[in-house]
Amino acid sequence: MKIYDVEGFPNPARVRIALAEKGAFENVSFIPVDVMGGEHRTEAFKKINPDAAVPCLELDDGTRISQCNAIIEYIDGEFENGPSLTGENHRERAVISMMNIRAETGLLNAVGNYFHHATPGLGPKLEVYQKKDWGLKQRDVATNT
Ligand SMILES: N[C@@H](CCC(=O)N[C@@H](CS)C(=O)NCC(=O)O)C(=O)O
Repeated sequence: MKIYDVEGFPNPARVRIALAEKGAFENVSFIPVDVMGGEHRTEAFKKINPDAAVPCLELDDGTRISQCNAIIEYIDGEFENGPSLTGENHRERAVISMMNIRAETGLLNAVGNYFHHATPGLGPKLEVYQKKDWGLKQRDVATNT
């Protein structure tokens, strides 16, 4: 299987951590995507992942799975070693699902939106629709103020 990603970016890191937990790093080849250069927005890449984002998992049968939670669910089911990442029963799965959404909306996406919208670091080259007020509000969400 292949993973289209960028080493060091936060969402790809979530999948790399999952692979490490399952001891499955060697089972995957990584295809680097030039996100800072806009490769993820090309028509060629959008045929791979219509979300125009990384990471994206591609299985040997051609199935493509984007969105970290979905990719990690696949990895968890595919590799038996290591801890369960998605829960052993419906109670654990429900708690993990809730915590994933909390971590995404309240932290990861909020921090990302702050940097994308309210700083020159990632925008305006990467974030082509910068909204500074929105970015500052997202900083408040992340810092819980
Ligand atoms: N919800 C997606 C988020 C993916 C995402 O936003 N990835 C970032 C890299 S960390 C990206 O590709 N950004 C492209 C952009 O901002 O245009 C997931 O869980 O995979």
